[in-house]
Amino acid sequence: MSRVIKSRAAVAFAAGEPLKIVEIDVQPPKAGEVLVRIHATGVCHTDAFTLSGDDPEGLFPAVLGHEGGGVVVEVGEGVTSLKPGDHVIPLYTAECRECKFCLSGKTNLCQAVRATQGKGLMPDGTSRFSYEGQPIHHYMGCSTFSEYTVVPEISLAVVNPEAPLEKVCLLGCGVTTGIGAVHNTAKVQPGDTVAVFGLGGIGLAVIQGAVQAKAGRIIGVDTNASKFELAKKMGATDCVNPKDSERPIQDVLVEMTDGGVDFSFECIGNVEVMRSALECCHKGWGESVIIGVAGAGQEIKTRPFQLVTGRVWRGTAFGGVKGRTQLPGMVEQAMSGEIDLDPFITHTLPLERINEAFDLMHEGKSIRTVIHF
Ligand code: NAD
Ligand code: AHE
Ligand code: ZN
Repeated sequence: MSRVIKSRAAVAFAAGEPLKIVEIDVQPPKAGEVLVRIHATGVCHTDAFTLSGDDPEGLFPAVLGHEGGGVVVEVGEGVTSLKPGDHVIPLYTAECRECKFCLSGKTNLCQAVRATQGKGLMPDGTSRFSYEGQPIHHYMGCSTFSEYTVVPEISLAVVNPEAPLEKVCLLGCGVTTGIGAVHNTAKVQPGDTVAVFGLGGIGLAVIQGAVQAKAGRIIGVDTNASKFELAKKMGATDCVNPKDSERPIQDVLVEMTDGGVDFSFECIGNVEVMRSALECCHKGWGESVIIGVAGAGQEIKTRPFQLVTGRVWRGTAFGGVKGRTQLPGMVEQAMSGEIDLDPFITHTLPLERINEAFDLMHEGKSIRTVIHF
């Protein structure tokens, strides 16, 4: 093909404004790049976070979206690991298998394209998107809110073509992040007590991972009690609303668990809650995993004594999962039922109505809205 194509896209023209559905121009893939037709995409809270203007890396105008599933249309020069027709999930955490990070065996945070990705550009420092002649930024190396997107080869996981893209797109972020945080970051063991702060897409995925890990007790915490029914259905043994007690939530949890939890997960992006999540951990060994993303200028704090006395603070991106290597297997798990994606999909909408997905999220009514093109 190798020509500029038109693509329907939801463009974030400015912070705090609804997305606009327009027809953008998409340049063909350059060397090491791939043109993908997106079939479906989830809407993650991180998209809303960036759109709000709180993201220090937020750039406008941009095509947001990072939880997609699609099919390869065309590959650029030198691309060898995939071909037109392959089913793919774009990765905001690339996997080059060559950088210091990939070779370390210690992290999934490949840095091969991270610098340009953070500037909303392809690895050669330019954009493939434009609207009325003006460049539009890429987002998290994925930009799945466009019918057609261009992604580096190392930022694509090739998955089973039998897998339903309108479901496995959720493995592009939310579900993988939560499940991966349990197994790769925390390494929850059978019988462990777990607290999950925030029962949205990420928190529910943590619950699903904790059930897989055979955690003994899984305590869900949310200020929106309407989230409790699904959380319990998915495996939460208890649900607590911090608004129901005058006491700090960490004190409530420490009392409920004979001294604190083995692992806690912050799945909100609230620095005050991050403190509670650390301080509800058991003295001597409890570990708290930060998953939520906090806005520019925000910082976490606690008394150092909390760490001196054995609690551990960790963080995780994409659940520690190496996308090209591990996502294909997670897609197989979703196909065999080992990972259940259905409970996460509370709404589906066409691209034209994508702003409703953001409204549903802000109103606390959805877990994931899947957008179809
Ligand atoms: P969501 O909006 O679906 O869920 C957030 C939940 O937190 C909601 O149920 C809400 O009611 C609850 N909540 C809000 N304030 C609360 C409070 N003070 N106490 C208790 N509960 C509270 O969001 P999501 O898509 O599940 O994402 C959650 C967070 O994870 C976001 O910050 C997102 O940016 C981040 N995230 C991080 C990664 C990563 O790799 N680290 C990946 C995906 C998402
Ligand atoms: N750009 C923000 C941070 C945003 C952030 O932390 N992103 C997570 C993924 S959230 C997915 O929904 C992440 O993977 N971070 C690691 C990375 O390399 O971006 C900021 O604070 O500048
Ligand atoms: Zn996300």
